[in-house]
Amino acid sequence: MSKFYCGFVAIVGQTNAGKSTLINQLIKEKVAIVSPKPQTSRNNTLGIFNDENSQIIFIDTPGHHKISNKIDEYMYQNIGQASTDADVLLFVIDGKKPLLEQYEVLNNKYKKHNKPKILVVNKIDDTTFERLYPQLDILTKNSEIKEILPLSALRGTNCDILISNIKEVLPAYDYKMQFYPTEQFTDKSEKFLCAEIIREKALYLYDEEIPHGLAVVINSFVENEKLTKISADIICEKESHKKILLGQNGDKIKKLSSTSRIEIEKLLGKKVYLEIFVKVRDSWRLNENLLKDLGYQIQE
Ligand SMILES: Nc1nc2c(ncn2[C@@H]2O[C@H](COP(=O)(O)OP(=O)(O)OP(=O)(O)O)[C@@H](O)[C@H]2O)c(=O)[nH]1
Ligand SMILES: [Mg+2]
Repeated sequence: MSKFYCGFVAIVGQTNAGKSTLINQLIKEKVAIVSPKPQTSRNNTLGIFNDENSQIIFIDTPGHHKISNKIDEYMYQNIGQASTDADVLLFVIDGKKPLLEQYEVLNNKYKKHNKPKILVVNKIDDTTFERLYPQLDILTKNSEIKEILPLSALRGTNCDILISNIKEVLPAYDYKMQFYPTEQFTDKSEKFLCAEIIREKALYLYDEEIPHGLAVVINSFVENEKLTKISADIICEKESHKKILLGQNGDKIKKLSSTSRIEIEKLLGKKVYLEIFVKVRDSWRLNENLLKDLGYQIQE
């Protein structure tokens, strides 16, 4: 038998670089939510890719950003865990921003990890060759990285080359080695994905700092043959935020509920009845106990 490639690839980079878009594109399933706002992803999420000679387990991680509260600490713990566990580090940088600076931040951070590193320059669909080429030239001359791949996570451009490049550095076996069954594409439950969909829609629907202070908890998830009934709480940090979340005559929360329901129905493949309640937990992002209740447990 020819070789079989199997291992873990941590996708790391600045917030908003397109890591979650990339994992969704690579495994052709939506496992991670995406938004134009920074700090969208909070947890590590697995996206499991399978083909005839590999199982590649991608770990989407929260983006690098400034630490200002307990949830940021939680997010950094997730990044640390993923980069330690992984066989390969996949650096994702934004092709619309200066490349070398972004690479240097990541290179300094992950210097201690003596494992293969691949660098992806994302969003090439939204820049020009004239802008990108001189930057790529500087990057190639100044980086220690062997593999630099310009790519568009949104369009899927060069994603097949990325898979081939990863296989070249993954552990290789003489037999079929899998950590997960072929039909499994993520480690997250449907319930978790539903909560994330609601958080994603809120990131689009609300402005300013409100979306970053939100958490979503699914209180009940009851499935029968034709319908799934879901009851969720959306947790915010202040009474004034609750008013904004509800909107006039509850119009905003209705909109949140209907846009979330449409996507959840796609995920579950059946009709959904969704109710969302708004609750206030004062400054929950600063409180470790509340964080734990909301599913963000900081390890000792
Ligand atoms: N034009 C273009 N936009 C992209 C591409 N990849 C991602 N984006 C956009 O960039 C924004 C951020 O994408 P995400 O996938 O959420 O970025 P992230 O790195 O996961 O961000 P965090 O979770 O905050 O760390 C979204 O608006 C995406 O649509 C791409 O290849 N081309
Ligand atoms: Mg993300």
